[in-house]
Amino acid sequence: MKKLLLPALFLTSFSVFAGTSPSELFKSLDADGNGSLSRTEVAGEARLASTFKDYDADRDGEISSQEFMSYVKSIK
Ligand SMILES: [Ca+2]
Ligand SMILES: [Ca+2]
Repeated sequence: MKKLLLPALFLTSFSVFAGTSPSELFKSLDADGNGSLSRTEVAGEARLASTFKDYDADRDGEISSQEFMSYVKSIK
């Protein structure tokens, strides 16, 4: 059992969103590809839309990939 040698693989496979890695989910939601999620872009994702303020740490009205990833990790 060498699973401890594969932390990267573990992190990549982890997700609070069943079956989808956080980075994949982010990319799929970022419709205009500008690297951040607007309220409009997350409108179809109920869990995200309802917790938008929690993700948006700097309150600029958009969820950056950094904000997204750090929040996903914090609720693990
Ligand atoms: Ca965007
Ligand atoms: Ca933000």
